[in-house]
Amino acid sequence: MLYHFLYPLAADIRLFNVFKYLTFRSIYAMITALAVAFFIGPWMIRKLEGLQARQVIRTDGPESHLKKQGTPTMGGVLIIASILIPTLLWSDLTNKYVWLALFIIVGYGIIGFVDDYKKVVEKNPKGLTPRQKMFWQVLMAAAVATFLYIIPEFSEELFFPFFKKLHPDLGLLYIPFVTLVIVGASNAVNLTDGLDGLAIGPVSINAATYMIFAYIAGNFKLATYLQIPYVAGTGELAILCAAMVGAGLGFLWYNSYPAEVFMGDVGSLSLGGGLGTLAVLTKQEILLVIVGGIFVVEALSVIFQVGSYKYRGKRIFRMAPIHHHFELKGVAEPKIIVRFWIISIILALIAISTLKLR
Ligand code: 57M
Repeated sequence: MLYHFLYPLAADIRLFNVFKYLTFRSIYAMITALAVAFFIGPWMIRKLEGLQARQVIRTDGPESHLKKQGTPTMGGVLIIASILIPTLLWSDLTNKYVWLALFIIVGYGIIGFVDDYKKVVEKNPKGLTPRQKMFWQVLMAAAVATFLYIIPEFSEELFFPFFKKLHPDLGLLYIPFVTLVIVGASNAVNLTDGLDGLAIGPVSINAATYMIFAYIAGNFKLATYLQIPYVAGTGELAILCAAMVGAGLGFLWYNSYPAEVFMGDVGSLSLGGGLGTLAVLTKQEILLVIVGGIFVVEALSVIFQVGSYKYRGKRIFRMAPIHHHFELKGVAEPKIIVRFWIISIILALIAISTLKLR
């Protein structure tokens, strides 16, 4: 919004020229997100406690979690507000890619909010059924995928790291592919959110990485030099990514061990869907497997555990997702969390390095 009101003033007052620059607006989107999280955070936590939005801890989980009973949850409302306000304030609101990403972030947040509300406020342990959640996730993701397929300026080609000449055009298959990326990322982050700060740390690292990818993909000279797909207009997504980093760090202030608040499905489904959408819009879906490697490993650990139990009658891990396996092996929760963050940072550096290795 500020871009629309203040940049035109640059004609008379040179100072306002600064509102043209993505770097300036990204930095202040991040700062605004942090400020929103710090100012609204305490009030939001008290509100969630008042709403009795308190986590019910399953008895079949690790014993160490029982002491977490009653922790306020649905803190994802704070994260989404901390992303939305700076993005609406600092980005170019005529940019369709920003609205596509916000559509998924808010839409998936609503799915998670309804699920959380049924579970923690209405005390209905089932919440939304997995089928209901999946229906709405697929519907919203398919809507974004179809829109991208229809607009002529957005290609349906799939790009791979390292292989600059390999970019097959998926055609109509692009729609199920994009749907899979967005829904898969959403559910992988959801599974990962099982220890204090375990999801929000890697989400913030992923958002910072996609901030770089968005900036480069939207810059013709840089994209051409690095031989990555140029997608006119995706530069504005760097502002949304910056807001996501600020919102993530702001939430981590309260979610770090021992957590004062959990994000709930409202946060995990929303952030995962947002990361999947950013990967699609910057045409770096395959790199999401590397940058989001923590989420991939968490989801695969569940798939392999359930598959092994079903077909072999025995487990691979002491408990899935894999963070519970380390807990049951006696690794302290904070150590698991920080080590997952360190691995996430290493994966992000590897992903960024692939931009040069082509
Ligand atoms: C999402 N939710 C956390 C919190 C958070 C198929 C199966 C793998 C599904 C999976 C499952 O239920 N996943 C749901 C994970 C839950 O966190 C809440 O959910 C939100 C995220 N969606 O924001 O509101 C618990 O995680 C802990 N937590 C923290 N700190 C945080 O900052 O400590 C969360 C955030 C919270 C709290 O204890 O209650 C969760 O773990 O449910 N199921 C599981 O993950 C279960 N695994 C399992 O059953 N494994 C089986 C099979 C099915 C693979 C096996 O290994 O044989 C584990 N989770 C629980 N109990 N709660 C183990 C049993």
